[in-house]
Amino acid sequence: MINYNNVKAVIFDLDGVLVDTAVYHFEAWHRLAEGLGYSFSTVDNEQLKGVSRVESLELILKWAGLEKSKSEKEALLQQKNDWYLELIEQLSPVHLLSGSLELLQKLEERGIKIALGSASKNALGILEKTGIVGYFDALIDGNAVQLSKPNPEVFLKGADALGIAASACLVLEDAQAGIDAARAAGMQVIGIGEAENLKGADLVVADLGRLVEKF
Ligand code: B16
Ligand code: MG
Repeated sequence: MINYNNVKAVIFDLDGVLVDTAVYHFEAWHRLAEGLGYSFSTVDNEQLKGVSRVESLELILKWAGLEKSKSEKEALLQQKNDWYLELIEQLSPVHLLSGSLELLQKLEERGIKIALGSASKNALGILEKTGIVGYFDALIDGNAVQLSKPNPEVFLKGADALGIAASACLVLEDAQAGIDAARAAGMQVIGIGEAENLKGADLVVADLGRLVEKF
């Protein structure tokens, strides 16, 4: 059960919550893994959601049973990001997920603070391309944190930047690592997607549109 009356700030995950970019991360990792001779599945991909670029590569190398030097890993990370950036080059407001804009508008109207809590180092460019950067009171992304989700650092920094207590923050997440991070931060959390991939969420909904009327 979510206590909506208590919510003074909403912290949004980016990929897979606001913007339909999760599919491009999948495509780029898939291409990279196939090049390494590893058949990368959608089940594997689920475990990479919300996880940093470096840690995602480490997982793929582990699954593939491969060892790479530091410089080889750097080249692979660069290649993955180059492909990802190529794939999102044409990103525009049409790539906003259902209900994103409506929920951001409603929260702004209601005077509820809005922050981003994303693992992505490409977050700012994505918010600009999709035209929603102006809604955010604080932006915490992969460049601002040391520790990856499920560590709560990204969300705690978001609450801190807004000056709002963790207990009054609501996190919206599409990844298990993000649900775990929000709980570790002591925040309420709503999972966006399928309940089986979002264990421990206070509520799971299919998309952000379901939340507009709650505020
Ligand atoms: P980048 P989120 C995460 O973003 C993605 O879910 C994850 O798949 C990606 O590896 C990670 O960002 C790092 O992204 O390579 O762009 O720095 O879901 O936390 O918004
Ligand atoms: Mg995500």
